[in-house]
Amino acid sequence: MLVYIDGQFYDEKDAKVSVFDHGLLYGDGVFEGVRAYNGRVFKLSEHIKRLYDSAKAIMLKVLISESEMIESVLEALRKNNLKDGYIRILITRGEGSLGIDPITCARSSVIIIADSLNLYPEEFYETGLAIISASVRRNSPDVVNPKIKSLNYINNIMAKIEARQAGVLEAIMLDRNGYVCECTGDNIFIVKNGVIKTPPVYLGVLKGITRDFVIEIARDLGYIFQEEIMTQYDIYTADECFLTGTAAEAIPVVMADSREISNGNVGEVTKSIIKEFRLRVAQEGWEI
Ligand code: PXG
Repeated sequence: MLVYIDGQFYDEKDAKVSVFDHGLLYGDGVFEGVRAYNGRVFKLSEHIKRLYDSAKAIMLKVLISESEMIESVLEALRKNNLKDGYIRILITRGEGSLGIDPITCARSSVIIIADSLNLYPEEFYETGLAIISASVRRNSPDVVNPKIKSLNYINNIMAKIEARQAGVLEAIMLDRNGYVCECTGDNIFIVKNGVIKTPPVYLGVLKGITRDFVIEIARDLGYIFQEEIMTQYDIYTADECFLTGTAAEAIPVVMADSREISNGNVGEVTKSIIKEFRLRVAQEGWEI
């Protein structure tokens, strides 16, 4: 596998960063995860826009333009002969001295890793996931705004550990008032009385590109959609539940905190969204 670092491609064993990179020392940087399906990169410009917005929010100057970034992502896929895959883009503050102050970091770094992806096992797309709610809360928008895809995912990682300890693969993260935000790497949706709902972004949720895409699909399929504040009660008593993310795509949830959602089977609305999702991702996107 060849990895892009600051304009050059390196064999994966030689693709290394300095131990003085503030991305490593402080989680000082931002990232994106992007997917390629069937020789096309899905929603590439949306991901790049969000990446540069994340960088702007933390005052991180990216040394290449958005169009150079797009071309480098496509090049990384070509160099690795990938038609389907997952692309991780990182921008780190770069090498500096020990000490928080980013002024010591002369140049930010761009890293692009194009690889294949371990999805959730395929069976869960058929039978649905069980999830728990984590005790660790999602970052508040007045602290590290979840809209920023920062390299610091400690809260989410701790929530993931709780999920693993409970024997499941994902965890719901609540905000500081106990409202449902999202999962550790996915947005959450419910279906109740025919209406598709997801928590509003202002609560402190990543504005997922898959979330936006699923909202578009839901409307095109004629469903009523609304953003709505929700609690664990609303998840437990929902008719259906599913998660969305670049890595997860759209995946059903059938159990939350040991309560079966509805009768514990994957719902019809969820099935229709997943079906349409798969149809569309294979057709649209930037050609590699
Ligand atoms: N919420 C959070 C907190 C995320 O990190 C999503 C929602 C979904 O957003 P998109 O734009 O992808 O629809 C994400 C992104 C992983 C992994 O290993 C997942 C993400 C990021 C990094 C790693 O599962 N998901």
